[in-house]
Amino acid sequence: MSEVRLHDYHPSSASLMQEVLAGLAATPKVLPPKLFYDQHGAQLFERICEQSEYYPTRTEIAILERHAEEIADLAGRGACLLELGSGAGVKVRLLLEHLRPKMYVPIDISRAQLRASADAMAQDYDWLEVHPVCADYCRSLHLDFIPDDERRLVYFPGSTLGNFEPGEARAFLENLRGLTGEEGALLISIDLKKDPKRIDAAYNDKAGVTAAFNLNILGRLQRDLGAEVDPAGFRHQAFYNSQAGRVEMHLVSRGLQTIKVDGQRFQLEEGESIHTENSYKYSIEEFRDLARRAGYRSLRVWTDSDHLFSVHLLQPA
Ligand code: AVI
Repeated sequence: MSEVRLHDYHPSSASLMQEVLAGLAATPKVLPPKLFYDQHGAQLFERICEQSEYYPTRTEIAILERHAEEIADLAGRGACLLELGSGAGVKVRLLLEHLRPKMYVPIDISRAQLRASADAMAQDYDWLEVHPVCADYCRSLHLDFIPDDERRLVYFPGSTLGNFEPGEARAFLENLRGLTGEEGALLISIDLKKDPKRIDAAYNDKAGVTAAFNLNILGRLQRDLGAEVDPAGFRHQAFYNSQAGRVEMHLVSRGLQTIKVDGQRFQLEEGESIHTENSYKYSIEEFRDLARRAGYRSLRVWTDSDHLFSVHLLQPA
């Protein structure tokens, strides 16, 4: 087993603080979804993925299980595999034996989970070199340990691109071409547009796990940024906005209250919300068009028989 060393570029609490202060000062109030993923939030997200209403994870897994060999045929074996938002690393395990990458670089903002999953990966695949990078992958990444002549396959699972605004998504995909290089490829998963009732249910699971995940962002403000805020003073709200083609998650204030952070006070009226996340859904054609405008050609798309979810293999054009 090769030794696993963490490359640690976790954003400082000073930069998180700045984003929080700017978000709470905005109208309407917003908080960045990356705040969801501290250790507790990452665990809650894994539990969301197990809820019967949350179809994306099991559908993506089924697509990968069914098509892993063909994905490897088209994406190419023996590349350096980078995974953005690697989480517990459940999905990538379905690809590893097929892709047989030279090196695996999981990139995630949740340090504890990244460390644990990278260690487990190195133990379970003794032929694999694992280089975990703890970072916000929206910022520039320091990956100078990857030899320049190594071909790269970037895997962006979970439909996380849907958490970006469409303009940001395009800019992000454009930037990723710098990571794949001209010879590399991008394997990216995207949740599809469908019956809004099914989407609403996925973000309002009966067990209340998504609600706990959403409210954890306030716990995070308390724990990591010393904020004075009462999570019980808020309720979870999530709904599909058909016009915008996205799920919106909010924390709605149950009454008049004040959040205090870093010596600043932010007042909320009863019913006022903090917008915590958007999750855009695309049709296959909409996503292909976005990818084309970001400078990629589509090599192949895989989907399930109910057309709930899609996995795209793209190559810089
Ligand atoms: C990580 N991301 C793709 C998830 C989503 O579905 O947008 C995050 C999530 N939020 C609520 N449930 C899951």
